[in-house]
Amino acid sequence: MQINTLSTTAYTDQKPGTSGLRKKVTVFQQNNYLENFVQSIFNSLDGFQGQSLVLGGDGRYFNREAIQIIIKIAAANGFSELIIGQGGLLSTPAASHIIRKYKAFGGIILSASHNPGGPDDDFGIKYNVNNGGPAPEKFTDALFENTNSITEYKIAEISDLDLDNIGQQQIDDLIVTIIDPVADYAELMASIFDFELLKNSISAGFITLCFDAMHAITGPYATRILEDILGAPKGTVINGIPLEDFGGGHPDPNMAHAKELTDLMFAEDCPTFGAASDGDGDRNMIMGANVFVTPSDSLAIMAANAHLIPAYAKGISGVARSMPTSQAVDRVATKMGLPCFETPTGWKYFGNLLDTGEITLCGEESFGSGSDHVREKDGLWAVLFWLNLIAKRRQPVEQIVQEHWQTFGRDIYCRHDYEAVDLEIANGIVEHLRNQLPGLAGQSFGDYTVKYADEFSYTDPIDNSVSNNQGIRIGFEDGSRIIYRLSGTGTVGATLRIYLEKFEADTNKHDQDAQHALSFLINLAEQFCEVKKRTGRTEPTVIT
Ligand code: G16
Repeated sequence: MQINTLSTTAYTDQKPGTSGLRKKVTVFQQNNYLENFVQSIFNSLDGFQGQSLVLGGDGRYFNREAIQIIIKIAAANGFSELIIGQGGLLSTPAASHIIRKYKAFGGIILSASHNPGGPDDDFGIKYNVNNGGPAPEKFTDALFENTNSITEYKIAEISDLDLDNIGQQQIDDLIVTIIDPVADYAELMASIFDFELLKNSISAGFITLCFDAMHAITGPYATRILEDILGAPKGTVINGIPLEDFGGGHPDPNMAHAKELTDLMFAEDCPTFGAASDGDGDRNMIMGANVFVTPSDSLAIMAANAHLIPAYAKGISGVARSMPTSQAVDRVATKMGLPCFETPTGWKYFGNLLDTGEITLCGEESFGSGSDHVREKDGLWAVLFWLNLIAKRRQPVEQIVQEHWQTFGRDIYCRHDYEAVDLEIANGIVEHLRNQLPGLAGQSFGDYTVKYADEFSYTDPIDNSVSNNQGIRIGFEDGSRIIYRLSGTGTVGATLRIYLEKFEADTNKHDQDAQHALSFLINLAEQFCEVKKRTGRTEPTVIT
């Protein structure tokens, strides 16, 4: 195999965000932009020569071209095997599983997750380590340094590979294995959940369902598992064909973007269960007939009911949530005597806790939940968890949620996003908030007295690494919180996220609309951060 070493010029904007590098496709199409980043990944790793690398993506625009380039660079750098999903497709949780199952050295996942795709939209790339999880911050920091100093990259002179036929191809010393992207993952799901019970519940009509794949990666996974294996009627999976531009939609599973599903679930004669997943299959939205389950509640309900699922029947070791996620799961942990960890936003922070068995379940307000079965959040896993729960408890979603609130109280929760805010204005808002923090504790606003006001720092309990500046927190005496963060996944300007939560113990007040119940805190949040005043906007871009 002829290997060429080509000179290149560093780009200075290749800093990975919350989950890898996400940029416009046009940025990735710049001369050597992708090549530099991929070579920098390999320059940040040791000991991979002769090992295998998993490769796949969510099928968005530029996926195929990128895979061909990565194959050539990986071959030139000395990997001996590349395991690639057919058509260049792998959902993020499936990629995580395949890295673990085949004991690969690591994996490269091509995705910009829930961001839109197409020639003028977003692309992304991230590296996952051998536990199947996103590379830790120490690695992404080293990677960023390497992107700033790169001067050359290695590339093999081979022709483009056939990605569409399952099987092995040998190119000199390199083996390229094209695998069915769904098979291993479907097998894993069957080992976790009670598929017989699900089949029976579906065929008996006790569960009727609709799954919105949003023209993204979970189409083939959901069709195989829900329709082919579990016997749900054809058409249960809507928008099931992955498209390079997601059909022009925004593959973000929330009520704003999964509108077709939302309209269906709030219509008369709706199915008993509805769900959606995102671009790369790691997020989930759970709905019942006329009801939406917040991701924070979903995590708490999963923790409280895990013993009903075969894989977790023996009990769970502990739980974790990202800092802005509501404290609903904390209440479950307290009652069940389980350890509960609060981590920064980003799935990578759960990795050590999962690896050491400190936790079994974890989740985030950003429509992500998962367990120790892989090291990524997992959209379809969450859907199957809920289906198994409904089948086992023989109750509809709404009743499961209501009963949970009756037992634990309700953490009323919402998030307001202001997207594409001018960077300077966003930084000004953060600075303005920071300046207020020292004087806030002890001050009262209406019925709310500030207990603490700070910036969240996290010390990983396993490797003691410290992550600072992980969001601004204003906590009140009654447990309510207002949290501010700048997103690490956007590609245009800055996205300010405001997270609001309030605990309600009184069962007579559980049926309130969240925006209404949180209106005082919403106004207070504006008083502190002035996002409307400073941007001239009148409302958030998205409310979830
Ligand atoms: C990624 C991370 C998640 C994080 C989310 C939102 O998800 O994996 O851990 O919660 O981004 O991050 P931010 O608030 O910084 O935008 P995904 O689904 O985009 O890969």
